[in-house]
Amino acid sequence: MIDNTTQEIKKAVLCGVMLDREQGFPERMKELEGLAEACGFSCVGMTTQRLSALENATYIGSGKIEELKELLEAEEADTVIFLGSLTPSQLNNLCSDLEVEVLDKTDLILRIFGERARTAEARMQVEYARLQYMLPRLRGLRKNLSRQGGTGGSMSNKGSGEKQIELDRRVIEKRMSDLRKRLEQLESGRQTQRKRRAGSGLPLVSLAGYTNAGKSTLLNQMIERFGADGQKKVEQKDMLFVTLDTSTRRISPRDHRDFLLSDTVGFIDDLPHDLIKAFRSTLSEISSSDLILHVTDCSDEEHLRHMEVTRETLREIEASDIPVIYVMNKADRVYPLESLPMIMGDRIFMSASEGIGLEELCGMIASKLYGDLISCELLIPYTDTAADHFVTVHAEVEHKEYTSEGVRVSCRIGRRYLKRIKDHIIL
Ligand SMILES: Nc1nc2c(ncn2[C@@H]2O[C@H](COP(=O)(O)OP(=O)(O)OP(=O)(O)O)[C@@H](O)[C@H]2O)c(=O)[nH]1
Ligand SMILES: [Mg+2]
Repeated sequence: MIDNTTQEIKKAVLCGVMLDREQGFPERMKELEGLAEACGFSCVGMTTQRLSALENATYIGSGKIEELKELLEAEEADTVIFLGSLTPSQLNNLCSDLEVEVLDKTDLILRIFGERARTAEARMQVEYARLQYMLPRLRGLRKNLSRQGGTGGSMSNKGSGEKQIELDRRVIEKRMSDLRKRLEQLESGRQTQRKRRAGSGLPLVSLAGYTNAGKSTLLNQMIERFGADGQKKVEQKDMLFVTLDTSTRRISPRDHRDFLLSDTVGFIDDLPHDLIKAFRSTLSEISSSDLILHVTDCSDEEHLRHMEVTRETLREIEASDIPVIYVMNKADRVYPLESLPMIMGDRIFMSASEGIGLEELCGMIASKLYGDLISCELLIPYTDTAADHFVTVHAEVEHKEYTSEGVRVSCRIGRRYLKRIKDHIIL
C-alpha cells in the first residue's frame, strides 16, 4: 500500500503534439507543466511533435513513441503526461506501448479539482466528472493502476481481465447514479436560495474568467472597501483552481445602489467537458446573473487566448447573452500605477491587489445595470405574480399601489427587460 505522506515526488515527461497553424503551443506546454507540478509531479523532460493530424491509435507517431521510451529510461521517469485529451483507445495503446503510467491534461485537471474541492457539493461534482472520465477508459486505467502498485480511486484491484473491468464498470455506474441523485437534491436547495436572493431585489453580478486572473482578490477588495462589517472573505492564492465553490457577497458602493457579487470556479483551456457538465449547477450562478465581470490577467502574454477560452466557456454554459464588463486586471504589472485605472469603453485596466480602480468599476457596474433605464407605468393583474416578481427584481420601483384592477407600478427598468413586461405597460 502506498502511503501518500511519504510518497516521493514522481518524475514525469511531458509530451505534446503541435498541429498545423496552432497558436500558443509553447505556452500551452508551460501551462501543462504548471498543472503537473500542482499535482505533485516533477517534470524531468519534454518532447513535442509536429503533425497535421493526431494519430488515431496512439496520438503520436510510432517513431516518437520509441524516442519517448528512450527519454523515459534516460530520465528514470515513471509517468508520461500528454497535452490535451487522449481517447480511450489511445490511452490503452499508449499504456501498453510505453509501459509506464500514462496521463492526459484532462486527468490532471480532474486530480487538481479533486484535491482542492472542500464542500460536499464540490467533492461530489468532481467525483462524478472523474467517474465519467474513467468509465470508457477502464482498460487503460487498469494498466496504470497495476504500475502504481495497486491502489487508487474507485477501482478495485482484485483479479484481472475483462471480468474485472465489467465489475468495475457496474460499481462505477451505481456510484454515479447515487451521486446524481444527491446532486439533484442539492440543486433544488440552490434554487430555493436563488429565489430567496431574487426576493432581495438586488441584481447579481458574477466574476468569471481564467483561473488565477484575480477574481477572488477582486471580491475580497470589494468586501473590504464596500462590504458590510463582518462579511467573510474568500481564499485567494497564486495557484490554479483555488476557488471551486460559489461565494456571494453584498456590495454597497458609496455612490451607487447595492448589488450582489459572486465568485466562482475559474476556467482553463481544455477544461474537460464532463467537468463543466458536473459543475453546471455551480456555474449556473454565472448564467443567472444580470452582469458578468470578465476578469483577465492582462500581464499574461497569453491573455487574449485566455479571454477567448473564457468567452467559449461562457457560451457553453449559456451565459453569452449577458452584458459584460472586461476587467483587465494586474495592470500594475504592465502600466505605471499613476496611469491607472484606464477606462476604454467597456474595458477597465485596473489592479485588484493594489485596490486601484474599484470605485470606477462600481461606476461602470451601475451604468451597465441601470444606465439605460426607461421610466414606465405598469398595471400588472393579480393573476400574473411572475411579472410582479420580475419587476421587483429587475426594476427600480418608485411607487407601487394595489388597485382593484391589479398592481400599479411606476418604475425605471432596463431596456432589455421591456420585452418581458410589454403586455402590462400603460404609459
Ligand atoms: N500584481 C497583481 N497581482 C494580483 C492582482 N490581483 C490578483 N493578484 C494575484 O494573483 C493571484 C491569484 O489571485 P486569485 O484572486 O486567487 O485568482 P482567482 O482568479 O480567484 O483564481 P482561481 O480561484 O484559482 O480561479 C494571487 O497571488 C493574487 O495576489 C493584481 O491586480 N496585481
Ligand atoms: Mg478564486
